[in-house]
Amino acid sequence: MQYGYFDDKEREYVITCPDTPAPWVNYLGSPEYGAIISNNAGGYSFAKSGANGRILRYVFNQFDEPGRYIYIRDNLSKDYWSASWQPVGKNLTRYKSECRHGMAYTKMRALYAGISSEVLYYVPLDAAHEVWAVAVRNDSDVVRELTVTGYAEFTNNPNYEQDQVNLQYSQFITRTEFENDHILQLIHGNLDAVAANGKEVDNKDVGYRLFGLAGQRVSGYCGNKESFLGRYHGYGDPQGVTTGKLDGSMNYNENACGALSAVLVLNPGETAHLAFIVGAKNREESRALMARYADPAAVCPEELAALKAHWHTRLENFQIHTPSAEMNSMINTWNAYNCFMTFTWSRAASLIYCGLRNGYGYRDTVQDIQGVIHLAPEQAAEKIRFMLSAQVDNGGGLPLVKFTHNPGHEDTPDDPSYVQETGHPAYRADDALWLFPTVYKYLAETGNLAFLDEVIPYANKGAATVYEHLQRAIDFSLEHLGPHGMPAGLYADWNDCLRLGAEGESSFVAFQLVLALRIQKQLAEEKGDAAAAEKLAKQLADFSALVEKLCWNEDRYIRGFTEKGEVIGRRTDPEANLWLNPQSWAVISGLADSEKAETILHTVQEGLNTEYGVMLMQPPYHAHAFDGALAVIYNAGVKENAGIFSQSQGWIILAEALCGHGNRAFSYYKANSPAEQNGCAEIRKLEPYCYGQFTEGKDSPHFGRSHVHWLTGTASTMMVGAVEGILGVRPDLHGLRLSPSIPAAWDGFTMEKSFRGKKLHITVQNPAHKESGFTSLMLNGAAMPDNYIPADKLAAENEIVLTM
Ligand code: IFM
Repeated sequence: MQYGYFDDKEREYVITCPDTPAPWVNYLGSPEYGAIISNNAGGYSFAKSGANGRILRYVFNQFDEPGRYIYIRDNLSKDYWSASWQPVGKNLTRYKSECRHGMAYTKMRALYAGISSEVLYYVPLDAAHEVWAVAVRNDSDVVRELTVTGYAEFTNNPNYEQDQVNLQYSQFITRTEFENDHILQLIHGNLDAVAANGKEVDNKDVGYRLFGLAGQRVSGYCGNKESFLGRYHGYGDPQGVTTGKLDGSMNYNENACGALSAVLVLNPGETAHLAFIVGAKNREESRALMARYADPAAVCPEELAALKAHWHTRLENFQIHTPSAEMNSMINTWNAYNCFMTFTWSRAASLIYCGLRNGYGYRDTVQDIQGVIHLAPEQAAEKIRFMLSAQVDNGGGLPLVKFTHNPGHEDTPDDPSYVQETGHPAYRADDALWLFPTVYKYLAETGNLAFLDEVIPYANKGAATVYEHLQRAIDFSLEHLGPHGMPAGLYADWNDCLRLGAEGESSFVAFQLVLALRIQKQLAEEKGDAAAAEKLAKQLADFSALVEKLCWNEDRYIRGFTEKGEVIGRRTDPEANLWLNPQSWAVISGLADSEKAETILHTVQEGLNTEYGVMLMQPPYHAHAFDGALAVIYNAGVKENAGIFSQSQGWIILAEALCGHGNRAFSYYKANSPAEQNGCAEIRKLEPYCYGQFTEGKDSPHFGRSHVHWLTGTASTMMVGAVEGILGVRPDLHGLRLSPSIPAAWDGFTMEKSFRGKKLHITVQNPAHKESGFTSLMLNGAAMPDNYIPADKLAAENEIVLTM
């Protein structure tokens, strides 16, 4: 079933059937003020922290309620509906709606009973408040009197968990007040006189929240949830709406809300404009903000235009036009936006993540950065600096980097205080190794090799250049080897559910280390550090030979060794005998020679591929799980227990593309692409425009169903797999190699790319219908010796034609 379509020109996904199989959401805002909104207006808002800055309440796992509701009541017929289909949920034969999720805004249109409404939800650029801009038009041929009511349910406590469970406290610290055109909620309002010697002023000990109505006269108000809804009523039939009257009551204990009404009398064809404003604003700020929106019909379109310009300009740094409309929608808009959202919010705020992990996961964040480097390299660099400053001086990464991170002064997993505060008992084997592909991508995208000499503090003490930080990451791995000489498993590697043990050994980390040694050797050569380059070359050769000897098993690479010396992932094991990541990473790291690469990629296709993507391993753990095989706690076919782990799809796509297998790379890409599943939403369930953490594998009765939307490392690995892999855009330290691995059926494609301040217009022609390879490359009319463009040969604008 299909519930909507991609409007690529507007960079919007348009939901035409509102009864989607799950809330399909969009992200608004910035790190200062974040907001999540579903196609039925469900969702929440927060200032700075999803855990500690909640403004609007949302009840998790409860059918997408409450939300940013706008009710419309016809005062003659007494019929009422909502501007989003839910919560009133009128019969869809008479209620027509359209929800357009765009770049940092969402528009909802509804047509019911001769009245059309349009609500634009957004957080203005660089602002810390949200706007619900409403236009209501009378499409009938008689005068209509309507009451429009906006409803915002405030949390009583900015800590979302306390708001939900600690009622003996949270209900008794909030109250609401009405002033002219807005409701103000005060949290700890009784402290307002304390610091000011009895004078009532805006006080920093008090938390203020605003819900205002601009553009129309307020005809009714209510600041108390129970009064607005009425006992034994719900969001679908609130008494404040059914009766056409808000009772003016305020909250003092119980639950705070903002509900404000305006009466509109509309002639046929007439439109009225108004706007609801939400934010964490004190009295003075609230008055000023409400004044700003006195004429919403003038202000809101301007703010929307600025927001769109901001996002669309960013995305224009890389655009593609391939024969696959779905791939174009994802790479040009939605996968890119998804990457920016994971980059911004890490795993802190969605309808699944509540924000309680009050920090950045090291590996997650360093990987997330990769997804935006080609679009916003300097923004990426800022985050790389931040993550380098969260590397401990022993070379390991802090498993969790607190939002309050204070470089040079942090405690580490070696300190009980860190363990107690974060719940992370030890270093993980892989964290700092993710820096290599990420830093390399930044250097290659920008050519800013001076970055290597920037001095950045360590998390705990001391400081070093970026180049030295990277070397320490290698040293950390080499100082934590297991009995066979491979990197020890420590607390975990990439796979949280695989505890090989402090003395166990991980092949995945071994492959990461191979890649790290290869990159660091190249950087050492670049810096003229001959001694280091020579040492790294020897380490790379010796270590690669060791890994090859220890990990090759018939037609696959094993997953590692447990502390007890058991081998994980042999062909003959009864369960978990084939793992995806060691195969893709054997290729990505450059360890597997071409013969072995062909063998393992074939083994993967035969043993792990499905119509919805490639499973993480097979068969799932059930009766033969070793002690550290935590994945067994999950149902078969789910998550790390043989699910189709979406993040890993990007790596196998990249591996296939590096081997020139365009057909297979693209078929894997399509299998797990949200846009490709736009027509089978009843199977996928999740939004068809953003990635999820995993899809249920063939061992699940719900094969193909996807979960954990938006905030997943999948966004960046799929971006890299598609752009570097399939489209073959492979910058290196001195230029750009073009090496597409595409379906042989494609005639070609074009791309526009910003690269080191220059514009590239790239045309790839495929007259002979090849999967990969090239016959010629022309740069501004001149033939190049191969498929490489040195950066110093680029003009401001460049016409590039690669013939495959
Ligand atoms: O690598 C992890 C990630 O850090 C959190 N989500 C699951 C992944 C695989 O276990």
